[in-house]
Amino acid sequence: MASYRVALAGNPNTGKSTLFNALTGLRQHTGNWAGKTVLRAEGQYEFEQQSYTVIDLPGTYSLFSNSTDEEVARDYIIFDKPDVTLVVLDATALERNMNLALQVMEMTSNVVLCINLMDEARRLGISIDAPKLADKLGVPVVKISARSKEGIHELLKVIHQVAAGVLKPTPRAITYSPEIEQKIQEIVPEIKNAFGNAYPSRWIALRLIEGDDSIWNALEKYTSVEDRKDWVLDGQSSLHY
Ligand SMILES: Nc1nc2c(ncn2[C@@H]2O[C@H](COP(=O)(O)OP(=O)(O)O)[C@@H](O)[C@H]2O)c(=O)[nH]1
Ligand SMILES: [Mg+2]
Repeated sequence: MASYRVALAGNPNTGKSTLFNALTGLRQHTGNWAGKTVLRAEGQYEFEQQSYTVIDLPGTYSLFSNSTDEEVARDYIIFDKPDVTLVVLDATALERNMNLALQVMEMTSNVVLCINLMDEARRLGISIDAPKLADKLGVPVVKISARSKEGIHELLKVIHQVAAGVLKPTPRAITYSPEIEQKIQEIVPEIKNAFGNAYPSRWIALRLIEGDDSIWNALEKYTSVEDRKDWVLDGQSSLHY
């Protein structure tokens, strides 16, 4: 059976590498992302007779295209479509970390939130109600301490359930101002027309509204000419807001 792919996303210093090592041990190799000087670490593990490939995405504070790191992480989530995107959050700075989590939740439904550094949080007297958070956000939330491997088994179980489609997260969409929501409603059908459901149309609509032109380059790079037929026939300008 093919390996499921799990992408690790998170702010810098949230313990992504520590978790990556805890999951994959010595079964890892590093290289560069195609055409970039950004380090790419990939590793393997097995759970319930199923093989998993873990991809450690560059640590970033957001997933727009302000830097090569952000672009690499963004493109992997949107175009390579991992089976699970695992967002690693720092339990002691949850509010700041939530920004990235919410962005990932706009990009894909296959999300698991992993709140790391729980040992540190406990030491600081911070308690986190994971079930309540999961309920509010519509995605699974698992608390861990990557360094001591606390909570890893539970995390592997949840990843397994999401990858196998047994557990289907339903990320709660952020509602923007009526003006923006109106624009989204206008643009989304056109995106669906051009790409079907291949990419997260609401997320693409938001990028176009923002005037993020880099998304065009990315779509051009990752879609086949065949995919782009309708888009090209319709004229790119009709999708330019
Ligand atoms: N107390 C504690 N420290 C951790 C834990 N996980 C990672 N760290 C530490 O946090 C720092 C950043 O970890 P690292 O894995 O490099 O983070 P990355 O930048 O997200 O890859 C390191 O000093 C780790 O030892 C944890 O569960 N508990
Ligand atoms: Mg790291």
